[in-house]
Amino acid sequence: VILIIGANGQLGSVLTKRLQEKYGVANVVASDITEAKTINGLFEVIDATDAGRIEYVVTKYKITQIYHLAAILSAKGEANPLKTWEINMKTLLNVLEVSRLNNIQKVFYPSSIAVFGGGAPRINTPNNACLDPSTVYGISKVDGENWAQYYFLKYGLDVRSIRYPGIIGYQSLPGGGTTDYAVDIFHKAVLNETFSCFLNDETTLPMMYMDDAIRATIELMDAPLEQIKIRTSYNIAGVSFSPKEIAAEILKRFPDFKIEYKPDFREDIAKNWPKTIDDSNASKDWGWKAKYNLSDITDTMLNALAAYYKPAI
Ligand code: VAH
Repeated sequence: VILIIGANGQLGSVLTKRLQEKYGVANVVASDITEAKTINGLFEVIDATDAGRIEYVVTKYKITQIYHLAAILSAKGEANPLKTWEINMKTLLNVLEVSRLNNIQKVFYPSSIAVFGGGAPRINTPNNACLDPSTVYGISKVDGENWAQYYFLKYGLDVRSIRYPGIIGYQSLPGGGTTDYAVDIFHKAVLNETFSCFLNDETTLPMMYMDDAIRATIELMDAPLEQIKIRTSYNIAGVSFSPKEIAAEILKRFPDFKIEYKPDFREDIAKNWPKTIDDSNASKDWGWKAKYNLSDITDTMLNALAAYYKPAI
């Protein structure tokens, strides 16, 4: 039975549905700090800063795998650095400790391209680049990766991790990230509203379509143990683009689309992140390969959101 912590989130809500399809609704327990938003199935309220609450649910459902998807993201995290550190680290350490003590077979820990900072090459950033993040979120993810590796080396806990790029999907809204513009832009295009972009037009970031990100997660967790050679976290790449490039793709389909650029503090975060990612380790070790390019993402997002908003337009 699988427990998902953070199931109301941008990734957690879509991953929950995918895991329910794969393992059956009765074998997936979704959880978050508040009641279920869009989840249909087993749900428990868990504040993951409370280890006892996690352990109660693990025992109640005889959980065998935990996907820990709760964290305060890069942009929102800067509003209250020490709170972000406490929440991101305490929840992870609780998950690792509860997993160790309750013989959990596999743990998934999401990391991020936010672990990279000014000290890493920005083009084809390698898996083993210097990690000197400029956000508290990034710091918490670097340390989370090291704690994950520690629990594998010291206790043999099978913790696996992916450094997600910015994730773009129509099924859920992002919350508090620096890459969130790449989701909002499609909503504004479909609603025929001018899009105000909080990054510069040339700021290229690594991104990935939701279906690719979900498939990467499942493929990593399904890979035979001996194929997992990296126990901090794997780089994965989807497609890199700038706001100008995604706007151009939208304009091909929506000629009246309007965008304005009003960079804010999130531009300062983004300029320290990689432009493109080298994911050769993930390809070599467990066969990772992205499927969606920017044109596919644009078509899929605009079609899905047009259908979603149709009554309102
Ligand atoms: C964020 N969407 O922007 C998240 C993610 C790579 C970006 O970590 O903080």
